[in-house]
Amino acid sequence: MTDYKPVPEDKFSFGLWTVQYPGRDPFGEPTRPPMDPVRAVEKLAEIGAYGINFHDDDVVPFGADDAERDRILDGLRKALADTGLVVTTATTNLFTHPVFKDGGFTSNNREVRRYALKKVMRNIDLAAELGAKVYVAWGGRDGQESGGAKNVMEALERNREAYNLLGEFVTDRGYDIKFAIEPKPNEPRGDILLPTVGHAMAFISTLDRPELVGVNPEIGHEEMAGLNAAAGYAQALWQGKLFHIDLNGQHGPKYDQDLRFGAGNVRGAFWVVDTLLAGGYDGPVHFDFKTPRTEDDKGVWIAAEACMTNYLILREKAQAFRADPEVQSALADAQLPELAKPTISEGETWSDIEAAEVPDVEAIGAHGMAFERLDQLALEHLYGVRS
Ligand SMILES: [Mn+2]
Repeated sequence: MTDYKPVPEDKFSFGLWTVQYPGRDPFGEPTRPPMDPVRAVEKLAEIGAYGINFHDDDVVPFGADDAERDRILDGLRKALADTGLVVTTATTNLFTHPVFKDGGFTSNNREVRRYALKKVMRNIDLAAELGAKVYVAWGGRDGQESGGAKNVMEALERNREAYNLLGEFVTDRGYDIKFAIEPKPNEPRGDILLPTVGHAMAFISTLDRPELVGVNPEIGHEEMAGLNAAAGYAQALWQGKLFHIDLNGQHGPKYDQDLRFGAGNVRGAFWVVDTLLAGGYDGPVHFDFKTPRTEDDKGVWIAAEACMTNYLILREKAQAFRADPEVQSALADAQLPELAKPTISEGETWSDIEAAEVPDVEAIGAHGMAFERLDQLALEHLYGVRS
């Protein structure tokens, strides 16, 4: 299709559920048949993926007995060995079964909370065995539809208890695994706990082992909250908390569209890639999308491959943008190098600022910031008329 062929160094990874998604939505039955995880692994390898991520239930159906579980996992191990795909990440499904209707770690029902932890710990054992370094935690049903239904402060306390316990678990077992909390503002709950990157990072600072927990921002989730996804990734990078990423596409603040990466807000996607490159993110480049239910199996693989193609295109464009001499002069005109200088000089204190001369505020106020030229250059790179 194009010259943009993925290589292992790109570290492209996919959730098994992305290609397995059969097209069920709140208004309609599945339009595609179930996909065996072994076929998902084989096809992902064929299109050039490097790694996979999975929920426990994507591989072993909920409620399967131990013999069935062992049989299925042997098949997965063989498929991984045959294809060379690595397990970069794993996660737990705490949202599909009715037992989790009020969430996992923060369900009002204590037995559910204890069962949720047990389910997570069991899958962390598997994740460690398969070599995953990141454990994503999306508390999709940890939330509420109405104010009285959830004591949010108590729920946060229960959530803290859960992450503290899991931190102790991986430490005691000696696993080289870190957690990445995935924020989302709403859907499937009316409102979800830890709705944005900022909420999640503030929560993490309250944990016993904050160094074990970071975030997994998803472009669509941030945009559903009306936020600038690239800015969220940037803050997570700045705080050393970008442990994982979920790339996909979204058209503005509406239902969770999970479009293939590069579809939806294209300009936003460009700045996300630029931010990841600038911040030196070196973890798996992970896609969390759902192929629309209008498509058949062929469409699923076109969409999956397109996620990688679009990342490679945007990476090339972001690199060309940064290397363009005209862009560098526009960045200087826009005073970006000045932003990189500390506001307070070495050895200065507040008294130096207090004593500093007031600058020529009228002259500075009259001087334009030159951001429009800079942004037009970015758009011209994105539109493909500069290279
Ligand atoms: Mn999503």
